[in-house]
Amino acid sequence: MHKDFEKVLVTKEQISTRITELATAISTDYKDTKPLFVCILKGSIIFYADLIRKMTVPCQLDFIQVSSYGSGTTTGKIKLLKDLDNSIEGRDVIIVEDIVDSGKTLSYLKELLGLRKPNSIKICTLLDKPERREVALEADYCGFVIPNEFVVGYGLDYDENYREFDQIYILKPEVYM
Ligand code: PRP
Ligand code: 7HP
Repeated sequence: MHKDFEKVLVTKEQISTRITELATAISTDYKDTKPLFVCILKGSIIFYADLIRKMTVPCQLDFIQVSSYGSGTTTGKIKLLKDLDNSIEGRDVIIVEDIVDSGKTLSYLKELLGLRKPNSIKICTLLDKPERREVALEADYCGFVIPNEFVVGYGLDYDENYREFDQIYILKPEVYM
C-alpha cells in the first residue's frame, strides 16, 4: 500500500459489485427513456466510465466541470469551468458524482441544470459523507455512505494526486494537515 494511505476503505471488489447494483437499478428506472448521464469532471470520471458500461438501456453522455473559489470546497462560491455540450431540455438527466461532502457542488449544479427545463434530474453518487453536509442535498442513487475521513483513489484526489488508484483509501491526516 502507498505510504500516504492509512487503510483501504472500499475495495475494488466492493466497488465493482455496487456499481453493477446501481446500474441495474438505474436501468430498471429508465427503461422507457434514454437518460443523459452528466459526468462532473474530474473526480467522477472513473466511476462514470464503469457505471455507464454496466447500463443495460440506451443512454447518452455529457460532461461539465466546476470549481470552488479559494481552497477546497468550503467557500460555496462555485465557478462553471466547462459547460455541457448539448441542450438538456426535455431530457432525463442523471448527474454522476464521486462524492457528496458539503453538498454545495451538487446543489449548485442541480439548480443550474434545473433552469434548462429538463424533464427530470437525479443524482447518482459513489460516496456520501453525510456528517460534512452544509446544505440539504440527498442523492437518489448512492454507492456507499462513508465516515468523515478524507478519502482518495478511484478518481478522488488530494491536490490532484492519487486519482489513479483502483480502490478507495483513507489518506493519512499528516499528508493534508
Ligand atoms: C470534489 C468532488 C465533488 C466535490 C464535493 O470536487 O469531486 O465534486 O468536491 O464537495 P462538496 O459536496 O463539498 O461540494 P473538486 O472540486 O475537488 O474537483 P475534482 O472533481 O476535479 O477533484
Ligand atoms: C471532496 C473530496 N475529495 C477527495 N476526498 C474527499 O474525502 C473529499 N471530500 N470532498
